[in-house]
Amino acid sequence: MSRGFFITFEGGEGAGKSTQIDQLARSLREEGRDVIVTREPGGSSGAEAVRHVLLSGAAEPFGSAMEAVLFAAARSDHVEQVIRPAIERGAVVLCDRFLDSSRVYQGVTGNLDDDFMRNLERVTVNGMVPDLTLVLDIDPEEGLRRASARRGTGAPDRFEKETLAIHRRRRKAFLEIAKAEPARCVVIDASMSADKVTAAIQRAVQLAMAAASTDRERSEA
Ligand code: Z5A
Repeated sequence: MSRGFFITFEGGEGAGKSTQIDQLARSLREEGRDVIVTREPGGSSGAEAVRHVLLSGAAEPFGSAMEAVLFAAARSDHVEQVIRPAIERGAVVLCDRFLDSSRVYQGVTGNLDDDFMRNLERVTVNGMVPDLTLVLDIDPEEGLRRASARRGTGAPDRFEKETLAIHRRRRKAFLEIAKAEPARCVVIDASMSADKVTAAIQRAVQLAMAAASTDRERSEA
């Protein structure tokens, strides 16, 4: 593959994103592909420094617009230091959350203005739009139950501890994005067993990669 392939995983807490990224990375590496696994907020040294500030709730008093700016600053560093160089050398990049999380968490449930969010996204992403976004869809009650079982006695983070009604608005918002951008997004039923979710993801990835190489061959012909 000359240019790489950029896949993002989105959805609510406990949907199984990390579990499925590990599975997909393993199977793509078995095919001999160069695979980069990364996450947001974080993924580069600059962005990881901002992650704790965001997830601890230390930035919450600044308000949702300033939190959005911090997520954007972290994303810009991550895109330019990690994602773009990997894609340019032909790697497959698997990223746990990306631009849709900002649209949903800051834009929709942070009640931020659409123009503000669009402008911030344009500057931050700087053309690095995912080739494929897998939206892992799950009832928030089940997702939060899984997240809390995994966390054990640890405290929930700034976003996890919000009300069920807010988590439901987020689920709806992810599904609306997927409906509005069907060429980029595939919704996966994340309530199935982990093995079934893995199989559904592998099908979606194979289809999207095959379509991308056909498009590339056509444009080069
Ligand atoms: N955020 C934001 O507001 N704006 C932004 O722009 C960005 C992020 C980028 C990052 O949290 C927070 O930042 C996030 C949004 C906000 N909100 N929160 N909270 P994070 O990185 O700490 O966590 P997360 O992204 O929400 O993921 P998660 O809660 O860690 O869950 P997950 O990765 O989707 O799930 P998992 O760890 O793979 O699975 C959870 C548990 O369920 C685990 O014990 C698994 O073994 C189990 N599991 C997984 N799959 C299954 C199935 N199929 N059946 C049963 N059990 C399963």
